[in-house]
Amino acid sequence: MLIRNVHIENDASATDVRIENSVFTCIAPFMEPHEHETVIDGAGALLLPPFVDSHVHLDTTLTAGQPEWNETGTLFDGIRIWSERKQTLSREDVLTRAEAAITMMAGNGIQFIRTHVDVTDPGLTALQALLELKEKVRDVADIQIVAFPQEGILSYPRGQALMMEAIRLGADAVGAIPHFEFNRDYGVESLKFIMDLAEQHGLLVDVHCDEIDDPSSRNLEVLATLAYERDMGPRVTASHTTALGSYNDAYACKLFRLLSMSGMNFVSNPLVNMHLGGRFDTYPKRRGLTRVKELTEAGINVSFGEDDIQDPWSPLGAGNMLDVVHMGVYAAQLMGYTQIKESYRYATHNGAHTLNLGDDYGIAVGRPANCILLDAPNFFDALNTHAVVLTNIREGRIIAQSHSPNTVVSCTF
Ligand code: 17E
Ligand code: FE2
Repeated sequence: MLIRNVHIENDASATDVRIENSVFTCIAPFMEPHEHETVIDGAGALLLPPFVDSHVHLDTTLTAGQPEWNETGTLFDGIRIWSERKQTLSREDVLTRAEAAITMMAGNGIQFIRTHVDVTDPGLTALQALLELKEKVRDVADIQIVAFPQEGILSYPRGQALMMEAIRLGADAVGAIPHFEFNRDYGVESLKFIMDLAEQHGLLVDVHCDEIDDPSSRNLEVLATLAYERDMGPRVTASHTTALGSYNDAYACKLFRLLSMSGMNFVSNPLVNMHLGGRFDTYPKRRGLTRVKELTEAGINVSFGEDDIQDPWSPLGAGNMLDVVHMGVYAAQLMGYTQIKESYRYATHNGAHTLNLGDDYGIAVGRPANCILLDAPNFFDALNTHAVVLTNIREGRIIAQSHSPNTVVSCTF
């Protein structure tokens, strides 16, 4: 396959890209097609590595309104409503909804997904269904599964045993929710428990960490200390960390030293954090986001996730990382021209780093031929026009295509 006339990652000059045997084999301008070679005319559009959604819940997706709508918009009502919906889960129910979500995501150029799956369920129904789905959708997306204890590890009956069973069944990563445990000690203990598990089993770690507007929620320093002392930082992710947006600056300054030393990754979920955050404030009302800009400026890896696609936590969600990045640049005040143009990194390279994808990711000769063609010459324009993904290519195969909307305005002035 030959993709002609594309701008790779905002590069001002256009080039061609050749794919053979599922890998990129040549990147150079003005290549001539081989006989019988498939040719895609890029027409000066933007070629990016595929989008990475580094934080989403595929088990809860497309359940909004079941059994009730979350009218308060708090995290806690989301947990309560999901806890009821969870009682009715079946394998078919989870598979149908998660497949629909992955189909939406494929249409929007997402090929790498880290999903959290609630394991505070004695039957582990959702986990088993998603482990099955992970294999089924391999040709469309890579899925990493985090064993996520939504109702706590020490605060939920047999929470520790369920985490261990989830690992035995094949989870890729272990999660925790220290700010939701009954008390601070349980929070700390839960983090030690999962870091031990991850170390013993060679697993990744991704913690829902301090997702609360409470400046005294300080589990992040515990997780960072464990990651640093065990030399596990690059394999560990702190998701949400919205309390960091409420810490005082003196404490945050001291904490940033440790965060840098730890080498940990951060995930922010701008759509959902803006929606769930600040719910107990009247005015002034907090934005509910972690310190995305400051973490980035400190050289710490931050990636973005959609978190929810129409579920008890968020009624909206279309499986589109452009929505996430759009909200992210506004909410984190990353609105300088270069910041906007480079913001695709939060949903591409930074996500790949969080997921530990290594050399399997990126548009370079010798790497798997995964890429997406966006209907815009650069990412600044792509974000402004909400550009469609014209072609989604995975291992050299076209897996989704869209047409440019080409709206014609017929009124005259
Ligand atoms: N569960 C949780 O604890 N936090 C969230 N943001 C979601 C689920 C979506
Ligand atoms: Fe989440």
